[in-house]
Amino acid sequence: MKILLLWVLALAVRVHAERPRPNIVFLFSDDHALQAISAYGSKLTTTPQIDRLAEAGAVFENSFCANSLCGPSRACILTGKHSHVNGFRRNSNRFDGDQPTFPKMLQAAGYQTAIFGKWHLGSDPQGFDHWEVLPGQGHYYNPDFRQMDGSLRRYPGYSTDVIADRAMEWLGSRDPSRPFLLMCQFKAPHRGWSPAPRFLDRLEGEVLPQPETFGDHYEGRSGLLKENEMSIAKDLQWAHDLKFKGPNRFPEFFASGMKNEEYGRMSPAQKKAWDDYYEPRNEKFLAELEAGSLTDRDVVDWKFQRFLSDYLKCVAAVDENVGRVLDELDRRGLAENTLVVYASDQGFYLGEHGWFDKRWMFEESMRMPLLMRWPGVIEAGSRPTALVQNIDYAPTFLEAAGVPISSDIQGRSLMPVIEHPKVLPSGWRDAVYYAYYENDAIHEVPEHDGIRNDRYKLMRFPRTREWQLFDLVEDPHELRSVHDDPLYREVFEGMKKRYFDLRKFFGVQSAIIPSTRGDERQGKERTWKKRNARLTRLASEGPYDLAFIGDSITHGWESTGKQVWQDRYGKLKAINLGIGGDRTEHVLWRLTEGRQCEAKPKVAVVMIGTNNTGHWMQEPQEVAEGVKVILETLREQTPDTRVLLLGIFPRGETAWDPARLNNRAINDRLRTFADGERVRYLDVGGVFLEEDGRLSREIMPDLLHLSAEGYRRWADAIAGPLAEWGIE
Ligand code: SGN
Ligand code: CA
Repeated sequence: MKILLLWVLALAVRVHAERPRPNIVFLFSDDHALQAISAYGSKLTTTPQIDRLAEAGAVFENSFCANSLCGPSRACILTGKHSHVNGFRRNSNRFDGDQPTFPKMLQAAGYQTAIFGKWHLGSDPQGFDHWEVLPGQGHYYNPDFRQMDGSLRRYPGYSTDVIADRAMEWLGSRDPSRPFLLMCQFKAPHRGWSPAPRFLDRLEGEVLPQPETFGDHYEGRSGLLKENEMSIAKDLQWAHDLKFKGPNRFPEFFASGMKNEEYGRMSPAQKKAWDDYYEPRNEKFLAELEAGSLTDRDVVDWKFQRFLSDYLKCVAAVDENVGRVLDELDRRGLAENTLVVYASDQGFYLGEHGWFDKRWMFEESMRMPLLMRWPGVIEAGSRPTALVQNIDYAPTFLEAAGVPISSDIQGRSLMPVIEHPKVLPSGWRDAVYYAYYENDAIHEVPEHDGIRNDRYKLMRFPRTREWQLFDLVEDPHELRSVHDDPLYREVFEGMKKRYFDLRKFFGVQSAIIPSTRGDERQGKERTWKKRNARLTRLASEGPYDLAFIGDSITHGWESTGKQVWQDRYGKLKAINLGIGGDRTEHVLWRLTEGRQCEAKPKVAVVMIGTNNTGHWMQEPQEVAEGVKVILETLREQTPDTRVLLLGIFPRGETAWDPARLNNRAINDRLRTFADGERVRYLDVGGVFLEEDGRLSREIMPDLLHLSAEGYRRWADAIAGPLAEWGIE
């Protein structure tokens, strides 16, 4: 043991002697698209300071996020793990700060660690010797920073400048004998797009070019694209985005409801600079609009110019401050032994597909800028093409610092890519996995996931159970899904295989990932959302005697089964927590996010899973796990509830129906969840079957849902066990 230790130490010293542990300066912005970085060939602007990193280091040509949203991207970066593993899938989540992160590991290895700026993860930063972060999204003007003692401190000035100032000040105060990690995280150029006063009249007189796909009508792809609410034509806000003052004078042209949250925070001098710039331009435009001299198209074009010029002005300050930090490293003699990284939490649409914002797995938002400079290690001017992802940053930083990479980290160290940028490291990944979960939220982007390799992109939308396949060589703007084109049959099958394999590899198990269906529509109505809200309200009136938890078969107690329910359970305090179309993951969402555990029933009858079978014939093992997590959730949230777990009812005409067989295989596993006390398992499926095992249409008219007689048989079959638990 001692010898081993000495050997490890000797090795460490040798490595150390060869290459001292580098400092890491991680410059990070919010929503900075590649289309607005000249090192990535921007047609819109120049970013000379960020480009310094490109000249002296590497520009990653194929860099992607794993989930195109702020908090999720940050959580992927901190942990090196996909969203479903680190738990931060949606911006409304709270990051479990107790889990391992690379700042913690670097700190434990002797690094000094600090972070300034946007954090957006709900919980307090951990693993930092010093932190000062913006609460939530933070502000552009005179921003407040949450301090380590919990207090808020306001710094006068413009957020991008202030964040760089704070970071540079820390550089001066650190212990120079130890390596450091400095994370400098700008809020800009995030929405609100509020430029610094000194950049307001930059771009004056310039007409910014619209991207080729600005007028996209979303033909040739999933109908879900049309539901988006991130259109420059329709969704930009009068005050918040377009910087008009007073009430919306043209509601037919402009969305409203969100106020400009920056203006009220400004000092008189800031307000004056702001008004001097915007007011005359706004008045001129509105006067023309009033005079009827503008077409609809003119208005959209104007919005595009306003949006994009404000955005680029925000970028200008980011670029300038990147330069200030780089100069400071030079001045302090730190440039040589420091790995400097510039990235942004995701890409962004700058009018492509008619959009602003991100979220979709399409190129503009799935891509992340990534530039790295590390003199002597990274070849100047290199442009590696390997597929890299934000989950790779943590293992990269760890390896750079000589810290072991724990095996549960899902990303891969980029060191082999960095060291040999021209050749793909042998065994490098062929595809990246992507998953977006924040459906039923601002901008109306449906949940989806998929994989992308160097030519093709496969996406899946669980809501409509649709596939999309894009050939990025033939169709770089992703305007036509070729999933049903016979010419692509082989590619489609191959990509699906890789998709399923990668999901398994990363442990993506949809049956246990709580999932809302709140964005589903029937006509204009959001039926799931409405019912879910109603059930939450009813559940809060618990405790109940009896609850039924499930899908449409349970839901049907309110229609076909109504009379039987009345007769059998009418005198009890009973609640029906069934929603048609739900799978295990939706029930999980309702019990947790929807707080339907508050029903706290004496007895819960749980029957769920037939839609996991029906929608995509999910592996029995996976569906059973979904049910298991439901049982665990019930145990945690309402420990006194007894659960009558029912085998999933038979479906399909004969015993050989594949869906029936799948349910049977799920039931084999459900049976083992009984604990002889709190959870009892019962398979009542037999009561619905004919002698020969067939299902009759009298009992199940569509061979899935029950008739009134079916409900009567169901009630009879569970009456005994319920009575044993005092429910009768
Ligand atoms: C805010 C923005 C949205 C943006 C989300 C997520 N509206 O809600 O446009 O999509 O943040 O952005 S805002 O006008 O209030 O800023 S993220 O980058 O933080 O994920
Ligand atoms: Ca962002």
